[in-house]
Amino acid sequence: MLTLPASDDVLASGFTDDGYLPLPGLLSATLLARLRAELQRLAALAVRRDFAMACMNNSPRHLTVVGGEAIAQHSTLIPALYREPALLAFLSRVTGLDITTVREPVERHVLNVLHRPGDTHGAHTDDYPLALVLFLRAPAYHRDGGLLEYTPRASTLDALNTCSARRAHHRSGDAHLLRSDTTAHRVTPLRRTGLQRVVLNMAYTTPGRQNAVTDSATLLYG
Ligand SMILES: O=C(O)CCC(=O)C(=O)O
Ligand SMILES: [Fe+2]
Repeated sequence: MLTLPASDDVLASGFTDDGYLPLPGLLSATLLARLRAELQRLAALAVRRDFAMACMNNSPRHLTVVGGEAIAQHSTLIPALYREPALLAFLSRVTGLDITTVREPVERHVLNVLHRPGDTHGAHTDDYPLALVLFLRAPAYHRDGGLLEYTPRASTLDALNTCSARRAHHRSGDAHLLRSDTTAHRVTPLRRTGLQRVVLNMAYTTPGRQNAVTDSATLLYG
């Protein structure tokens, strides 16, 4: 279901320096279709969020979400994918860390849906060290927004407003891996009507780090 790249390619990719690894075409057509069907089913549980995240420099949240607890209760596909042994082994190889699943359910696996003009997931870092972000839908063109903007090893979120920030465009079926606790990141606003950017974000951690460090996930997904 997942087209995991060969270890050698990945180790040469510089993930530990860049904090970002593009994984184009990670999802097979079959898995993409199954995840989209799951999204349709879970849509009834989605909630709209429009607020400024106080603990993240008041950065904006304008998106619709399905939180981890709802997914754990109503999906078997996503929790099974999240725990896939080959995926965990791959993540450990890429990062050189002993990667394990996140115990608390709220931000373990979440769906983020940007679907209105101006929708954005503003600047933040995540509580856990690793985010694997799978694209169920994405704007086809760079100019339509929904880009991942990120700055590796940022000491503040303001680093995103400097020339050190990088931008990445992804397509449906792609994924990216982010060192999400130390990489400041955000998703740029959708630029027009009729666009959708839908991701499944799966968070991973190391055995000694099982506690969320901020209340940001509870505010967004709780
Ligand atoms: O949508 C993305 O590319 C990043 C998602 C993200 O940062 C998050 O869910 O915490
Ligand atoms: Fe994030």
